[in-house]
Amino acid sequence: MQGSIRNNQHPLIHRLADCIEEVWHQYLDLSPYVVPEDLGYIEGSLEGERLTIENHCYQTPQFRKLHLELAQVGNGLDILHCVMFPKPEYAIPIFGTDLVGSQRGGISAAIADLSPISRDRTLPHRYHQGLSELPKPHFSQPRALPEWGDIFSEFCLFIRPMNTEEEDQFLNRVRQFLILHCQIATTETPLTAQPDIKNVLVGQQNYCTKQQQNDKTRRVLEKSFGTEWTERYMTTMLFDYVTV
Ligand code: BLA
Repeated sequence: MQGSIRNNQHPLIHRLADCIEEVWHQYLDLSPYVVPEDLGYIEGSLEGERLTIENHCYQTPQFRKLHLELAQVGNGLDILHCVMFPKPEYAIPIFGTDLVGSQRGGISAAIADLSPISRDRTLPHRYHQGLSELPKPHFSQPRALPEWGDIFSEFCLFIRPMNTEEEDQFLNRVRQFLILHCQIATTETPLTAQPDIKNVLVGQQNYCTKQQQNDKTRRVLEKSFGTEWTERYMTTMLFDYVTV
């Protein structure tokens, strides 16, 4: 089953999934992350909507969990979800990306960010510098963030790509985010002071509780798996956090 959903998904989702794994393998020291047994490959259908989910997870010396999820609803909706959760000793942002769309209608939402976790909501200097130096892409259809989206940085990309050129631009920019992130993370000195580590956990917890408020994600999952399962999945698999 490994890697099978993407072959049947929108080409941008397939390409981004390959890109994420390629950068992870090239820049990080990956080891397996054990996914709860019933959550690796999941199929559900309540209201006749068949939802298939495939999870790929790793950990590294700097990251508690790298999570790449591919999902397909019926034959209509394709989803890529990816979050890199740093270990609490690393005061670095959370990388996240979400692609939602269909083969026929195209990608309606393409989101990527390196989200700050500090109390003042600013990125560490090296990130700010590196991101500022990247070429600025132009997209014809920017989208507005929802209310809970105050977790995202000034560099957050949220667009509807209108053609293959914009899809390529999105993919390239996410690749640049990922490479920059891996390069900085692997040369970062871990924190040792408990109050500093606690602050990281508070920031990560805020990120996760905000993401859990995404009703659009919740609704898709609830249709196929029900409210209870969805609550468990969103809090233990998609946006779990280590409590302070
Ligand atoms: C939007 N997420 C969406 C949408 C759907 C999903 C259907 C609406 C698409 C649109 O408006 O065009 C669904 N996303 C899912 C599902 C999963 C998923 C079912 O990941 C998992 C199985 N979401 C994330 C991450 C980010 C994120 C990591 O998982 C950002 C880093 C953001 N998704 C995000 C945002 C929206 C969205 C900001 C728009 C929400 C809105 O407009 O209200």
